[in-house]
Amino acid sequence: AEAADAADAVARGAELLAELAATYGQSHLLEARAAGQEAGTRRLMQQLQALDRDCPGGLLAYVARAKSLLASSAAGENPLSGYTPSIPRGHPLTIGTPEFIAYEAEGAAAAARGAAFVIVAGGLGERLGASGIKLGLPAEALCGVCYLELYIRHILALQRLSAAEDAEIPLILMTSDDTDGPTRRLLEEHRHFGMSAGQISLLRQSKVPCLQDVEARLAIDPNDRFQLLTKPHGHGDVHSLLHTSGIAKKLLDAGRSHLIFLQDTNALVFGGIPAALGVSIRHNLALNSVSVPRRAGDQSGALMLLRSTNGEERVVNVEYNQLDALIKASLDPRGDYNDDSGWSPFPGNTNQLIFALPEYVATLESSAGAVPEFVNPKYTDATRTAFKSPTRLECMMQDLPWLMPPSAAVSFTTLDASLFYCPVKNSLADAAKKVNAKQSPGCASAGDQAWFAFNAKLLSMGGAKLEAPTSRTIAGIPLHLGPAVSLLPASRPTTQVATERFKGAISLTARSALSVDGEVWIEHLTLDGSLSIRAAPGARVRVRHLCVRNDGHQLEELSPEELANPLTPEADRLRGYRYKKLAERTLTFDQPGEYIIDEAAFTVNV
Ligand code: UGB
Repeated sequence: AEAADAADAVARGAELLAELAATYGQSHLLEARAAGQEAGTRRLMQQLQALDRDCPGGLLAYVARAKSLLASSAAGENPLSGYTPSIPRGHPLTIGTPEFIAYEAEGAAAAARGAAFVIVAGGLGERLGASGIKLGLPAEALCGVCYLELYIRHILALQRLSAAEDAEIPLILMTSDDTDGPTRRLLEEHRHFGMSAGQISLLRQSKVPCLQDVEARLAIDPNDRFQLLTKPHGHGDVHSLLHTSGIAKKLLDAGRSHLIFLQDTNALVFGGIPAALGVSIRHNLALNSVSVPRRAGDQSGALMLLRSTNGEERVVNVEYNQLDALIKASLDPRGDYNDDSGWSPFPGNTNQLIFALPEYVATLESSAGAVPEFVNPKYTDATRTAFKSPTRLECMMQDLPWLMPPSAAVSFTTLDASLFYCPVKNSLADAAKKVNAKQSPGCASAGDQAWFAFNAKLLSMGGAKLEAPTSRTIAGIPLHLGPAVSLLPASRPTTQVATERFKGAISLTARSALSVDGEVWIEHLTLDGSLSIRAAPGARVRVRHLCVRNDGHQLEELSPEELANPLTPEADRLRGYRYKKLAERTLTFDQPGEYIIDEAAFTVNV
C-alpha cells in the first residue's frame, strides 16, 4: 500500500509540475528533471504533492496568491490604504480592584467548565538564540520550571477549582517541523507534566515554498536540486489546522465555550487570563484580545478601529511595520507617536486571544481558517525588483477578525504591561540595543524579574512588607532586584486566592528568595534568605509562625568570558547571571494531610 501511495504521490506531483510550468510561470522547475536522475525527480514530485496537500487551498492557489501579493508589494501598495484608523474602546482592568476580582471570579469558574487552551509553539526563536525549543526553557531561574510545565500547571490549577472530578481542560499545542519532536519528547519525559495524555493534542504546521523573485518563481533548495526551498508560514496556520483536524468543532460539540490562544514564552499570562475570560463572558465577546499599553516604536502590533471607505468598521491588529505609514496618511503627521501619557494611544497586541467557540467555529466554517496572507521581501534596492534572499507568504493568528463578520463583537482587555506581559524573545545583546532605543528588552533576565515582581505584588496585595528593590544593570539590561518570589500555580490559581492565602504578617528582605508550591497559607513569616515550601496534591500547609535567616541565593553576574563560553549553561547565558544557592530552608510535605508550621512550637501533622 505504501508503494502504491508513493506512486500516486509521484503521479500527482508530475501533474502539478506540468501545470505549474504551463500556466504559473514555473518552467524553471522542469530543469530539475534531468535524465538519469529518476530518484531525485521522484523526490521532487513527492514534495510537490505534499506541498499541494498542506498549503491552504493547494499549491497552485498558493502560487497565484504569491503572484498577486508580490505584484502589489513591488508596486509599493499599502494593503491598508483606504482605511481610516481611530482608537478603539476596550476594557481596562487594574489588578486588585473589585472589578478585577469580580471578572476573575467569573472567568476562573468558567475556565474549568468551558475553556480550552492553544499554545502556538512552532517558532524556533532565532532572535532569542536558544538551542532548543522555547517551551523547554526555564521560565524563571530559581526553580527552573520550564514554560510548558508552567502553562500546564496553571491549567491544572484552574481545573482543580472545578467541583467536577472529571473536568479536564483541553490543551492543543501547535508545533512545526522544527519543534514537533522535541516538544513530544519533553511531554513524554515528564509524563505530560501531570495532564492525562488524552488531554493534549498536537497539531504540526508545515512549511511553505519560497519565492525567488517578483514573478513568484519557486526557489530550489541551494543544497538539494531536487527539493524546493521552504520556510515557516507563520502562526496564522493554527486556525486552518484547528479546522482541518476537526478539533475546534469537536471542542464546541463537547460543550466548550472559549478557546484561548497563548504564545510560548510569557510566564505572566495566567495572572490575567481568568479576569480577561470573565470580561469575554460578561460582554459576550466573540474575540477578546489581551492587550497592554505600547510605546511608539515598539515592535508590537497595535489594536485599531479601522473604518473602510464603505463605512464598515473592525477592531483589528495593525503590525508595527505598517503602523507609522497608516497613522501618517490618515490621522497624525507624527506617525507612530506617544501621547502626553508617554504611551501610544493605540493599545498593544500581545497575541493572547480569547475566542468564543461558537463564533470561532462559524468563522472557520465560512473561511476554512485561511487568514489573509502577506509577503515581506527584503529588496536589494529601491527598484523593488530583486530579493536579498527568497521570501514566502506568511500569516498571523491575530488576523482572524478579518474573516469574521464586521458585526462580530471584537474587543480587548487592557492590563498593566509590567505585571502581565513580558515575553522572552530576544538575546541579551539585542535586548540591550532595544533598551538603548527605549523599547522593551523582552529577554530572559527581564522575564525572570517580571515573574518575581508579579509574585511579590501578590504578596504585597495581601499586606506583606517587602524591602524595596535595588537597581542594577546586567549585560546592558536595567533590572530591579527585589525579593525573588516564585508562587507556583497550585499555590495561586487566581490572584484572589493568592491574597487570601498569603495575607498574614509577611516580611521579606530584598535579597530573599521565596518559592511556594501547593496549597499553602502563610500567617506569619519573616524571611531574610531562601525558603522553599512544597505541598504535594492533598497536602494543606498552614504557616502559623516562621522566621528564616540564612545565606540564601546570591545573584552572580557572568563575566564576559563566562558569557562567551559555550560551556556556561545556556539558561544562564541568556540571562547574564546565575542564582548561586548558598543555603535554603526547604519544607516539603509529600503526603496528603493537614500540616501546621509553628516554629515557636514544632511542625505537626494534625
Ligand atoms: N509561532 C508559530 O507557532 N509558528 C510560526 O510559524 C511562527 C511563530 P513571535 P511575532 O507580542 O510582542 C507577534 O515570532 O509574530 C509562534 C505579533 O505579530 O514571537 O513576531 C511562536 O512560537 C506582534 O503584533 O511573535 O510578533 C510564538 O509562540 C507583537 O505584538 C508565537 O508564535 C508581538 O507578537 C509568537 O511568535 C508581541
